[in-house]
Amino acid sequence: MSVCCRDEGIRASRRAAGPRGAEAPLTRRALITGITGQDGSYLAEHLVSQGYEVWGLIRGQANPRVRQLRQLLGDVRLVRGDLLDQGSLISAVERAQPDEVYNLAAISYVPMSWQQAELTGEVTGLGVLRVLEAIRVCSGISASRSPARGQIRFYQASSSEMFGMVRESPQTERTPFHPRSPYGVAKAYGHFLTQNYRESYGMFAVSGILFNHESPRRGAEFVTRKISLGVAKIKLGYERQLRLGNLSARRDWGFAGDYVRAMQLMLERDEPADFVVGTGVIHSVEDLLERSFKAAGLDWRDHVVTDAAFIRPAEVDQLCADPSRARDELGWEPKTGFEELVAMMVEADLKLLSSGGYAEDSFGADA
Ligand code: NDP
Ligand code: GDR
Repeated sequence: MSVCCRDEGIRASRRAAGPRGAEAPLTRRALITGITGQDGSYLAEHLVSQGYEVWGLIRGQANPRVRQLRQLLGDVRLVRGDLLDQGSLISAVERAQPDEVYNLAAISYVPMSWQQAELTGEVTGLGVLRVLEAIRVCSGISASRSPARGQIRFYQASSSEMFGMVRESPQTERTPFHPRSPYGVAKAYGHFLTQNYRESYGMFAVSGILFNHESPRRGAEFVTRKISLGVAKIKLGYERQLRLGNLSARRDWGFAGDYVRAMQLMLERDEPADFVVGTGVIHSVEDLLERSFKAAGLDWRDHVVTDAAFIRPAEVDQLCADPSRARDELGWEPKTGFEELVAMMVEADLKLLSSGGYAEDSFGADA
């Protein structure tokens, strides 16, 4: 492809001395894919608060999340594109002229990855290749032409699901992968590809291996939000039962608002490197039920029914982060504990449902 869309003249005029030395821009520009998702909205808020100009990639003709996103973040600029469409990503990078690209877009719901395995591979796996290629092409980087100073920095949303059937616990940046779903396999592809572009082309490309992080903006299909919404519906008398799958699974659950800070810190470093981000504390789904129902004065045993429909073809039994490297080298630590997170989510859903404001495609009550 012969496209070279990087306008170094425009970029140079935006630059002045800053945290990255003489090459740092006055106002940094970030392009976020997946901006309509949970993490995209928190990351956009965080970057705006840091003085960034934020651009978000949106797809589809009439995405209902776009209106809510505009209400939440009036300052964000939107550009159309799809991880399935290479040309649209090149155009988006050309238009936004970003200093940083955060690739958060994915099919992220693990059970869906068995139902639509090929699409998951295309979006969650090959989508990473297309974003990296858009950056490479727009920056004029090739095997014989290294990135210029002030190159575009790239963040990939890798996942603890890559560890799958864990080889050791807790998991570090060096723990081998054994993914247990087409989603986990696609994320492992994106992870290795990000490393490969760093090593092949000298690009500043890094992955954050993030463990489960939740919030009132979490999609209703994920277990934490399914439970907080279920608790609110039962408490308010709309429903009596909540149907769930494997209650013994254990996860390292943190707050999404804390985790997006780590993403930005990874792109601040002098040298690119990958980091595990989690709390290092695990709880079972049963613990989550106990605490969530208790937060509304209910007993989960009176309402929860296990349903084989929610059991996965292959389960990840337990995931636990060792976030030492993120703490030592990024100075990152989570601020919100498990109990506080659960209380925040239950309270937000009680408020949302009480006000009649709940819709499947909406952000949660804190948005
Ligand atoms: P969400 O499912 O909330 O958001 C996914 C985003 O991807 C949405 O904005 C969606 O846009 C977008 N998207 C999906 N398909 C495409 C496509 N073909 N082209 C462009 N955009 C697309 O995920 P989260 O915010 O929770 O997670 C963000 C990222 O981090 C994901 O990559 C996820 O796999 C990863 N991750 C998440 C963790 C977590 O615990 N939340 C942990 C570890 C990794 P639309 O509105 O158009 O559907
Ligand atoms: P996960 O999150 O698969 O870890 O992926 P999810 O909340 O879907 O499941 C966590 C655990 O809960 C068990 N579970 C149920 N899960 C759902 N969704 N619904 C149920 O009814 C239910 N009952 C029990 C699951 O079996 C599982 O063990 C999330 C996503 O955000 C990924 O994109 C991300 O990469 C990983 O976290 C880290």
